[in-house]
Amino acid sequence: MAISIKFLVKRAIKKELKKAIKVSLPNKTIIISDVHLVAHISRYHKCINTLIRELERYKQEGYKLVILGDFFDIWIASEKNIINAKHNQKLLNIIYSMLIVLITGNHDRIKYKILKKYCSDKLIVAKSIKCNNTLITHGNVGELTEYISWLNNISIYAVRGLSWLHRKGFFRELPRAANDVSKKHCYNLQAAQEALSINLICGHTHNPRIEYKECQNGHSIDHYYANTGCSSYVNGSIDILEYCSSKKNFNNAPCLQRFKYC
Ligand SMILES: [Mn+2]
Repeated sequence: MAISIKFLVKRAIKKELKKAIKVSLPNKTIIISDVHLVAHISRYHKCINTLIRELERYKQEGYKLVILGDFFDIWIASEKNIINAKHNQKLLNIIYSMLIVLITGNHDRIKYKILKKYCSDKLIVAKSIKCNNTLITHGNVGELTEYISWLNNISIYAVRGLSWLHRKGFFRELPRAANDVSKKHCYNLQAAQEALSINLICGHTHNPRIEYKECQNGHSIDHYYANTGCSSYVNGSIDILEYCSSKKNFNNAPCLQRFKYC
């Protein structure tokens, strides 16, 4: 469920910009989102192995990690069960050692009380952060489910039910209808950020991209929209966004690069 109305999105982004915690990210930072980690071995198991392998490599090169929401899927399992699941330990241990910012999404509206105990004291858990002119948030900002809680509850129960049926073997693949609605929300999001002239990095839609918008005179770039994509594709691949704060490209914004690993 990701229905949204243009003006609500714009209003919500404005509000988020005011509330967002100011953070200056280290020069070597990677951003991932939408791992949707659960307590049982899920259809995403293959990508978890890819994620562990790549995180280990990035860690060796001195990178820090920002998770952009929906790290846990609380719609399906509790924080305690996810943290305690044996097969999640390897991934969680590397996350604990690299994580500096944890943004909450619509599938993990929790304060990550248990996870925080294992991470650095300096870990920032927030709905949004702001670096210069860049808003970094999960991407569900301004969706109708943010305003109408019963709509959100319907989504949760629908996902829980579908996930249970899926585990019981009633169907092989979960339906992906929500993706198209997410894309529509994404257009509203981009329209809002264009009006506000800010850079925006988010996840949520599972559609990786970096789009640069030119100034009205067409001579320079005004702002960008970047989506981290997803770290839990069924085929085992993951998306990672590399963020380099020292290489400014325009509008005082950091350089971004998008990678897909299999
Ligand atoms: Mn989401």
